[in-house]
Amino acid sequence: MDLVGLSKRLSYVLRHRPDSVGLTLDRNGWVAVDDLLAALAAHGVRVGRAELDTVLAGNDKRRFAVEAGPDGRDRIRASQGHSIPIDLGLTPVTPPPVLYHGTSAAAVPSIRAEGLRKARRHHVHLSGDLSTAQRVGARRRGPVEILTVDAAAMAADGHQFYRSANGVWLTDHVPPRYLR
Ligand code: HQG
Repeated sequence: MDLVGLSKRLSYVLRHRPDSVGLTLDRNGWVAVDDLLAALAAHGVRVGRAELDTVLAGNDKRRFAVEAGPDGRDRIRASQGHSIPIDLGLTPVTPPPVLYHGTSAAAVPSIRAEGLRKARRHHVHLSGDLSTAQRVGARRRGPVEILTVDAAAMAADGHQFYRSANGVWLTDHVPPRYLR
């Protein structure tokens, strides 16, 4: 399997559908690396630990975290982007004064009306810099628009922000009045 394909499959399994390969994640989203590789193999995806490590190291966004679990075995989880109910254990942090959200221009009228909504994910995802926002927006069809979020005003008004292990800014909802 190509490395990008494997990364996408890992995102699918670890963020959305662990059951698709017969896995259950713990309440914080972790699963033993050995169990993940065995489950993938049982579903026709033969990946060795070295290949997995290559994907993790080469991943442009460091989407996955690996660490030694309490039982001494290595465990892995996605650092953000889940649609299943796991607890990442994030603590609120003060955001920078502005954050960015890259999206398709076609979505902007609806976003201006409703604000940024998290849909099936746990949070709305925001970027700390314009180039990241541009890349996120470019995943969509058509022209990209970058919205600027007045994070300082949101924080002053009591909205909470979190930062994932791989640097993605997260919040529950961005009401339209904080968007420029
Ligand atoms: C849009 C990637 C209409 C929103 C990225 C986005 C990120 C609305 C889409 C992470 C809306 C949701 C998440 C509203 C939001 N009306 N459209 N009211 N509110 N939207 O993929 O932020 O590569 O769930 O603008 O780098 O694009 O997966 O969210 O276009 O960190 O690691 O609804 O996914 O990371 O799309 O991206 P997504 P996103 P990974």
